[in-house]
Amino acid sequence: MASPDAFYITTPIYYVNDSPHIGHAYTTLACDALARFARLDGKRVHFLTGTDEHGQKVEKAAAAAGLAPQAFTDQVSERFRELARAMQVTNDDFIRTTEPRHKAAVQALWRRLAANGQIYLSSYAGWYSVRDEAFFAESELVDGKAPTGAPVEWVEEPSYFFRLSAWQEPLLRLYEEQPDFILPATRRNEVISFVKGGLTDLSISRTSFSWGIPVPDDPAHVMYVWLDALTNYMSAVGYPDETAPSYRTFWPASVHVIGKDILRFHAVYWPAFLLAAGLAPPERVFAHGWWTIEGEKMSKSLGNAIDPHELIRTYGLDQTRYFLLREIPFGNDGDFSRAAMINRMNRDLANDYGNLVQRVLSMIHKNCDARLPGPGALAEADRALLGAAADLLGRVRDAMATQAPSRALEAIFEVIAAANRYVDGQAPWALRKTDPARMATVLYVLAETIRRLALLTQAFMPEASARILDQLGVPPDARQLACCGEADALTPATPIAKPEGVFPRHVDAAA
Ligand code: ME8
Repeated sequence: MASPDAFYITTPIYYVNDSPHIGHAYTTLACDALARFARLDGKRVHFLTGTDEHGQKVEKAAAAAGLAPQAFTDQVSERFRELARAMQVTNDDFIRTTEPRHKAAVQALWRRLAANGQIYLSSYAGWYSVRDEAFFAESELVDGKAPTGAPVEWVEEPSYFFRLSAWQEPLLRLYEEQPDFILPATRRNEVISFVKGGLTDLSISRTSFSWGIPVPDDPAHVMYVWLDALTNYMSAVGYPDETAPSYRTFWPASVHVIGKDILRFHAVYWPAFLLAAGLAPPERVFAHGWWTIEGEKMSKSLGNAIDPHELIRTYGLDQTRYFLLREIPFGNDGDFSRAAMINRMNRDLANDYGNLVQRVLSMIHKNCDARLPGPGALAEADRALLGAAADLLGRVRDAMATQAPSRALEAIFEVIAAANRYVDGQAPWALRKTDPARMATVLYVLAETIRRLALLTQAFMPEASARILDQLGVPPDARQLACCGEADALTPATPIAKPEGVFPRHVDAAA
């Protein structure tokens, strides 16, 4: 049992056959927002990402690059680390499947499965797609290709098998007893009908190449790359040492966030391996949707993959994070277009959020002696706005608990819109002469609303939110979500710095 206040979240470990692109950035950023939110909300968080470095696909990519596999994976893995750094991702660990700690874990899991009678030696004859690193039955092929469109090759070799067929009923029970094991619900239904259709035993070793973890006591075989890769989630917290504090605190994982392309591996094979080994399956697998680029599938041959570094350079990091997490409900497919990116950046961030902050802080700076004003008695409209900002924490927390960052951001931006309407309705600039005390109240209510908003946007837009909180004079130790309430409200007379815009507008160089 993991600790009740623990939150262990993982990204897939990415194949090092290629440089990271926007699809990888997306999953990692979503996990980062979820991890940051949980940390701000007082949880003990462990956030893991890393790279998947064995198997035929990587071996071939290394050969094509003219490098030995280890040298090649060292190089490409580093690009994924660099991207995480550039995106200010707050992962607590980065695992590589070529590390000794991981090899030891996979071999221990294998031995345990073998000891439980879950593995037998036979031979495999069938189709294999290197691109998917997956076996396919003849009946699954579509026009002679894998259902993903990847080419398949005929494989015939000795192989160890895992008794997957024995786990159909226990898996169905797991989906029943843990109804949120697979989210979103549509994905859950897909998996259930796949498992109900019957499971065949799974080939879990290969003999026709060598870039993998050797099977214990039979080094002619290397382990199937998915058995190897999935185990990363446990090796990173100390498995096979089940007494390790990190293992006891964090296993089973709270959520594995993945793309829908690898759902079967995570929602069928992985829990089956764990149940067969007598280990606890994760609490949840969340499969998000697929990005296309300007209406087209991202592909090597089209050369249209988007480099996340370029996005950050062109539009800014917080802007990129915001766009990816806001534009598409997590779970749905979406299209990346620069027009949509610029629209979100200019409309939501510059006009709505940025302008609210800039207007309010400038008015305070100019009209209140650069100090936070003290509020008088609150009117109905003041209470309504502060109330909406206070209710936000619950709404955002609910959304984040089901991995719905776009819903969380929508709720936050509803309050930003309400605050902008309030500014227009109260017209504090006009009160300056007619009723300065009322102006002070209105500006205080707005500043306090902005404080609550900025606390909540920290998980999504950490840099800009920190700058807003700095400008309001909120000390670093008062930025936990527990400080969202009235008890930690801004102190009148706190000096505020001269405000500087936090969300610039994007002006297209070509426009
Ligand atoms: O599958 N849209 O690694 P991988 C959204 N090594 N997300 C995308 C995407 C897109 N167009 N393209 C990629 C593997 N992704 C295995 C995983 S885990 C034990 C082993 C993201 O490098 C998405 O998260 O092919 C997808 O699941 C992942 O990258 C696949 O990364």
